[in-house]
Amino acid sequence: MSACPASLRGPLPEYRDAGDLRLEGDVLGAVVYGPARGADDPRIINVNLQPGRSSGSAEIWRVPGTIATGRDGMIRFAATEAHLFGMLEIDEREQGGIEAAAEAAYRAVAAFHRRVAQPHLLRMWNYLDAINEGEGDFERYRQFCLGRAKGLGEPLLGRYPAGTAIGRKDGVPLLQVYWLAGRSPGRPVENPRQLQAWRYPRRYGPAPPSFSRAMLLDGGELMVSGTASIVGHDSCHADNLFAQLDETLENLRELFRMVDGARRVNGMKVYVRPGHAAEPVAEAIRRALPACSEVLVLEADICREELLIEVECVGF
Ligand code: 3EB
Repeated sequence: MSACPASLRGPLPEYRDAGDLRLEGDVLGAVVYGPARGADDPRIINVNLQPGRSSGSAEIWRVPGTIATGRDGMIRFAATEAHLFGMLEIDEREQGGIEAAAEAAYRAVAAFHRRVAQPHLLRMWNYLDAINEGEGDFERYRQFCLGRAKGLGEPLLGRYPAGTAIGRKDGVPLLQVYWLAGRSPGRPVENPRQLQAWRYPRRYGPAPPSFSRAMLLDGGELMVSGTASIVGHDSCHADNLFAQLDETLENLRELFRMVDGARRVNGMKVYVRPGHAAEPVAEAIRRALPACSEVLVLEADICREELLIEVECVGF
């Protein structure tokens, strides 16, 4: 961190108990995981995924600079000159389904960022209910991918932000999207062990997923996308959680090698399918990455039926 001037420093996540959350002036955005609680700060978004601990957990994004908050149509945002944190929640029923909702959401995001001082999408998160419901091309995740691709259009091809797309199980037909954007573009980083997601073959759905494996920011932060047990484009170790975790961590190491290897992570967010205990997973991650002080395990569905675990982090 020391070599990096404050003006370049990008957002890093911090984890806190969501118990009584008071946000400092330099917080760009906060994601509170767990059942909805009345949030009175416009920088908070609530994502209903159960954390491995009972009290609820918050992920906090802070950056140097003066923060202004605002609204633009369905988008809420907080921004400094250099960074913007945006949030959008869209009701699938009002759009006629998950594909149309994703298209509308991404069309709005793309249009918004053509107008603001932070035009470059760096990192995006997507949460939707019942992500694996539906057969073949009609699986909701695949329909989401189709809508996202239509909404984003061609201009980003191969320069997508880092991404996450995860399933809630709360029966609420709400697509939730939040993201980080910047005044300067990040550098997309791909993983040689994995095919670029936007080049996945047709059998994974009518449109490939629009994300890069990671995004390297000016300040040296590596925003790592949701990473799972996929090699090439194949899922590996179907139905074996810990074998999937090992493969996933190997993918992570390979990504870090692509940027110089010397990356540390301060925290890790882990999505694990319901029915698997959180603590042994957290334990295994702490053993593999001793510098990783915070492991937040969330009970969630992964976008391919056979995948049981997915992780994400920021290397710096
Ligand atoms: C994968 O590697 C696993 O659709 O935005 C990871 C990260 C995954 C982001 C997305 C999907 C997304 O294909 C799934």
